[in-house]
Amino acid sequence: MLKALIFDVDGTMADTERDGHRVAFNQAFQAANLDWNWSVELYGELLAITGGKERIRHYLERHNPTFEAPAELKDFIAGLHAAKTDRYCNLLAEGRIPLRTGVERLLQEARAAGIRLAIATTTTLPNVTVLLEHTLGKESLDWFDIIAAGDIVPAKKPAPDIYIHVLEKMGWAPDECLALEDSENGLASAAQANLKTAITINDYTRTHKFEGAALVLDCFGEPDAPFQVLAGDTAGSEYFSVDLARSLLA
Ligand code: XBP
Ligand code: MG
Repeated sequence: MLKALIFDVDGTMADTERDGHRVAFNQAFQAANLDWNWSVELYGELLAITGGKERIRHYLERHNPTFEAPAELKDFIAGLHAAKTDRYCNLLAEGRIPLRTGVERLLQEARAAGIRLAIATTTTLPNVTVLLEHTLGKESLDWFDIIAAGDIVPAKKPAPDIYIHVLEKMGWAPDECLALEDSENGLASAAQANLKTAITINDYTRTHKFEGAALVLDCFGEPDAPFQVLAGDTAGSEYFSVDLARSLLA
């Protein structure tokens, strides 16, 4: 029995990375007088590391080892990352990042069917709330029983912590929930929490391996804009519906 849908945000609800997070990182670097610039291609590599602070640290270690980092590296990274979060929220508030095809319809359909909604994401909480406010309206925050985000758990995806946090807080069993993800790290996180997962790929994740996913699609689709099925059985469905979600748990 399907009780809840648990959404990832970045890459799943919205294509936030290339034109959102990446741009905001670069703006923050520039404002701090750093000559770092994360290209679209380099950012694709850096995405293997989830979490913005973790990503900056990894970049310094692997891609910019000659940079003379301040003694208080943790604080330096935290400061840069706070500036990045501000810039990112500004980009969202400008309406630069829409929700992906089918996301709003699926949320509405789930609400109408009494399916509970949750978010399990690596990103910082304001990034989620500002996205929701500027795409679905302020009241949409209440559609979610729980928005689990960022540093509330010690280990980010691919660790299962954030999904386990949602399940424990809500008292839901893994076999009552379906996770919706876009990446290998997201799938690994959900799978280790014993959740079945449906994937919608994007440009940064289309080459990822999604072994073990219940379904792999190019997007959730709409009644007049069908999805493409990359792996799994949709039993004739042409867009991702609550019925299809139910069939994946059966
Ligand atoms: C998303 C992320 C995030 C964002 C940046 O992963 O990796 O780190 O890129 O967010 P997922 P912050 O979709 O698997 O949750 O800079 O706020 O950390
Ligand atoms: Mg994601």
